[in-house]
Parts: sequence; structure tokens; C-alpha cells
Amino acid sequence: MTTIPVKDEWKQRAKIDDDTYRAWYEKSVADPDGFWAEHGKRVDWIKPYSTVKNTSFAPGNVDIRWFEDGTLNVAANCIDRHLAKRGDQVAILWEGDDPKDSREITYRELHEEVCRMANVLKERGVKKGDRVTIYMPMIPEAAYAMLASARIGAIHSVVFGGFSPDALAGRLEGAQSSVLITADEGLRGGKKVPLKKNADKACEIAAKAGQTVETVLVVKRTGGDVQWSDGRDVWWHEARENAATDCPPEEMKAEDPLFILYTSGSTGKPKGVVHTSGGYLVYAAMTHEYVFDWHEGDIYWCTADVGWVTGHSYIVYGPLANGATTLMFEGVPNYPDAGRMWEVVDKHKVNIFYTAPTAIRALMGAGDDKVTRASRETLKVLGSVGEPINPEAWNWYYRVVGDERCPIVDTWWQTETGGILITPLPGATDLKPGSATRPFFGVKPQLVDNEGAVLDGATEGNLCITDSWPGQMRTVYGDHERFEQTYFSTYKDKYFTGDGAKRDEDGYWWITGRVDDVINVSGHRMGTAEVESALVSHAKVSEAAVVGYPHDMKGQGIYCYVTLMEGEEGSDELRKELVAHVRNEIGPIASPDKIQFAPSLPKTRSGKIMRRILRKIAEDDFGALGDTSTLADPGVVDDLIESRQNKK
Ligand code: 6R9
Repeated sequence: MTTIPVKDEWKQRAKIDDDTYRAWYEKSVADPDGFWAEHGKRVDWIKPYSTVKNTSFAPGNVDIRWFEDGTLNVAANCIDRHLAKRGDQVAILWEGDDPKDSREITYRELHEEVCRMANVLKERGVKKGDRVTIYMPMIPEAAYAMLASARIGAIHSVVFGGFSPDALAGRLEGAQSSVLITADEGLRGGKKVPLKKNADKACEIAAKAGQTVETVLVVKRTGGDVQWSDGRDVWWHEARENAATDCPPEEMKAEDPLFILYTSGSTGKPKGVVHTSGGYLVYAAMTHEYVFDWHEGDIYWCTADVGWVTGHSYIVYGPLANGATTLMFEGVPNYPDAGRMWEVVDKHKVNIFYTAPTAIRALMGAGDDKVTRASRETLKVLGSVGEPINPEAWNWYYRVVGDERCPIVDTWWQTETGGILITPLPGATDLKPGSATRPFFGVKPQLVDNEGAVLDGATEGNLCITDSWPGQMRTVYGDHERFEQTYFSTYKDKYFTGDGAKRDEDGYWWITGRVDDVINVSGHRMGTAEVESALVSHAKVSEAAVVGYPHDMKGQGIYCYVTLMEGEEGSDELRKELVAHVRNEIGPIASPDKIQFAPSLPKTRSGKIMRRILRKIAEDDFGALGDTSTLADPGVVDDLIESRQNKK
């Protein structure tokens, strides 16, 4: 396996070299209190903390608190404290879907807009602790909405704009949220996304389930036609006019929730991951600075959507807490063509670029000339997140996009971790294509086998983290029991990530992917259980089992085994109907890639579906089905293999 040693130029400009990394890491795990007491100072506290770490992973008593007696306001940290020094610096550099469209919002303007929106929310009765749901396209107002909530102490719940009305309704109900911020329509790749229409429908569904939405604040993006509900709906551009440009930030405790973000798990409905204020901000800001080796004046671009955690930590909170200029992109990588990303890099002189392997693979397929026609000379650091990056894509990213001048930081983390946990640092870490390399400060990864025995040396196993870090999620919204059950019950006294990993002879970490029933489609997390329940809600379906299979572009594709109701016949027509049904229930990101009609599913005698076998069949790996002795009816498997082979 090739190693790319840290280049002199990288080391020279970097804030952290290898010796510093080692010294800081040592200190961070030997004396977490001392280490974080120091680094916690990077944010402005209204009342400084006197305690630092107070955390327990003990069964039945999982309790995570950082900087507990300190108080602060996250929005003030992301805006107000920068005004004196950088009021006229661009905070948000917005690039529209149309290449002719861009906007610059300075820190001073950001302050005004966020205050106005905070005042509009207050006028509508939103108070500290209330949940504000945000269903927005990638426009600056999405960041205003997050920061306005934070400013008044409301808890935001951002729902990705690609989710369906049903999915949005479920999240409104889950968070018991009576305020929704949306836009008339979104614009992506020249196509309109009917956000307000979806929001209207979601409100209707939520109302039936007992959750009334009292305010829908609507940002005008396209000017498209929308239905209007007087009394409930408010135009942002109208409300904004009369709203004061000053709004004092609410004093929040370090452990007051900042946001909820719903994410897929291996069972049941998406979980409301809760992040709190102090520790989260310290961790997001610190990782943003050191992982990307961010320097004053750098133009930083993370291509994620604010609907995902990457958008929260690395478009909004981390960069703005540091006083960075953060680029926000409304569009898609291949519009107007596959050279768009690199055109934007040149147009805005981007220095740090952070994207996902799925985008890299797609752009790699579009040909090198799309890249090389842009100069990309401003680029200094390239980042990757969301799924394992295959060495081929890594090498292309390094060689063609970065001209072998830019280190690649392959950052492993999760919605639950709040910020990056395993990653190279640009001036410190020798790179190996495909490896997330070494833990960030304060992070203690460990490998265990299926029985929980700790594995040493170069080996492979289940990835756990044995001690808390400030950015860790605190609970599942409204269900602490589920939090403990999901993350702390599999292996005692450890946080279980749900991922498998390898550790090599140099102690480098290689994430191999999920070991639970979560699949990763184009970097988006999808619970197989969610897709299954969407399928089963179709009148013609009696049972469904969903697994992931290797997909060239998406990383993993969605493979569905579907058993139909008595008397129903499988057909291509019905396949289309089922795909449309799932898109409707969850959203386009959950579109099944393959549907195989299965007269019955392989089950154990106790009735459990044997997914291990279904995964192998979907991968065409018929020779390696493993132990099939517990199957209730082995003939089922032969039938599935036969019909799979006949299809090709
Ligand atoms: C930030 C984010 C988390 C899951 C995670 C893992 C996969 C993320 C990765 C990676 C390999 C990386 N993942 N980054 N796998 N290398 N650099 O993506 O959060 O949406 O919650 O997904 O994504 O499987 O467990 P989230």
C-alpha cells in the first residue's frame, strides 16, 4: 500500500505538525480535563465554566456533560464576537444554482438578518426550548434560520429538502414542532423543488397525528405559485421589513440543546439526535480549524447540504465560530455540466474543498478535461466525508483535482459524533489512500470482536469509542432509553459506532462500512427498516427485506426483496409503482435500485429474516452463503438464487 509522506510545503504552512499532533494527542487522552479546559476557551462564554468533563458510559447511567456550569450563546459566537474585527468580511459566500447567481453576506449583514429573523420568530411566540423545523433549499436564509433559532434559545430541527411530505410530517411530530421555516420552491440543477407544497401537505399529515403547525415562515426563492394559509403562513420578505435588526442573544447553559437532527438507525423510525451548545461548538470549531488547516482569509467550501450533519458542523457552526468565509452552494455538481465544481473553485478562489466520495466518483467518470480546464491553483486542502473512499477515487482526487499539491483529509465521523473523529491533519499525517488514518485529539477508538473482546494490534473488528469527546450527541430526543440501547448496550462501557474498521501495522484506521442494518447510499444514511416499512405500506406487498449491494457510483445501492399479497403478480409495471411509492413515502434518496419478487424470504425457525444470506445473493456471491443450517426452509434460498440468475 502506498504512503504519501507529508510534503514540506504542507508542513510549513500547517498549524499542527506531527510532533505537535503527538504531544497534544497524548495530553488529550491522559488529561482530558486539562486539555479541554484549555481548548474550551476558543469560544466566548458569558459565564465561564469551572468544570470540564463529566461523562459516564455506564450501563443504565449514560450521562454526558461538558463545560456544564458555563453559559454562552452559539449564534453570538458565530456572529457578534466577530463584528469588531471582521464586520465587513464575507461570512457566507453564496453560489446559486445558476452560475450567474451569487451573493456575498458580510458578518455585519449576517448579524442584521439573523436578528431580524429571530425577532420575527419571537413575534410569532417562539421561546427558548421550542422546536423550529427548517425545510429549506441551500440559500443563506437556511443558515439565518438555524442561527436565529440558536440566538433565541430555540432548538432547530433541519429536515433535508429532498425528503417527502410524509418524512417531514414524521419529524414535525417527533419534535413536537409548531413552527416551520421553508421556501416557496428550491432550485437544483435547473429543476424546481416544490418545498411549500410539500410543507403544506406535511402540515396536514402532522395535524391529523395531533401536531398542529401554527407558523410557516416562507422565504421567496423562485416566485413560483404557492397556496397560502392566512394566519399560519408568513412571507419572510414581508415580515423582515418591520423586524428590528437587533435582538439580544439568549444566555444558554452549555448543556442546553442546540439542535435535533433526525438520522436513520438499524431499526424503526429515524432517531432525533440531540446536540447541545457548549461542547458541540468547541468541537466543531476546533476540528474545522485543524483538520482543514484553516487560516485567516481562506475561502472554505463544504459541498454538503445543511440538511445533513456535515452542513451543520462544517458549513455553518464550525466555520462561522472561527470567523471563516464559508461558501454555500445551491446547485449540483453536474449542472450546467460536470465542470461546475472546479469553475466555482476558480470563480471564488477556493482554498479548502470538502466533498463526498460519491461526488468524486461521478466527476471522475465525467473525464479529466472537465477538471483541467479550470486552474484550481488556489486549492490547498481537499477533504472527503460520508463513506469509505476507494483508493482509485482517492488517487484521482489527489492527482487530477489537487495536482498532487494538496493533502487529502479523509474524515470519518457521524451525525452522532457532532464532528470529525478520525482524520489526517494536513501538516502532520502521512497519507494512505483509503485510510482515515489517526484519531483527532481526545478520541479513543477501539476494536472489539462480536463478543466484545478487545482486539489488539493490526486487525479488523467493530469500531467503538471508549471515552467521551465534547461533540458527542447527548440523547435521542425524548427517548434516553433508546439512546442507551442503541449506542451503549452492545458493548459495555463503550460507544458503539455501528461501523466496522481495520487497524494496520502503523496504527492507521481504515473504516470498512456499516456492520448493522444501515446502508450508505451516495453518502446518505438509510435504514433498511425504513425502506422495508415503506414497501410494506403498499397494498400489494405483504413482506419486504432490503439490503445494500455494491454500486459503482452510489457506493451502495438499495436491493429489495418483495413478497406480494396472495394473488398478486410481479411485473416491471409493479416495480415502477413500488419505486414511486418509496420515493413518495421517504424521498428520492430512498429510490430502490433493484426489486426482486420473492415468493418467500429466508427465515430462521424463530422467524427472523436472514439478511446475511440476502446480502450475498444481492452481491451475486452464491458460493459464500455461510451457515444455512438454521434456515426453516432451505429451498427458499435456492429459489431466490435461481430467479436472480434467470434475471440476468
Ligand atoms: C458525517 C456523516 C455516518 C456514517 C458512518 C460511516 C460513514 C462517514 C466516512 C464514513 C468511511 C469516512 N462514513 N464518513 N465511512 N470513511 N470518511 O457522514 O454522518 O450521515 O451520520 O453517516 O457514514 O459508515 O457511520 P452520517
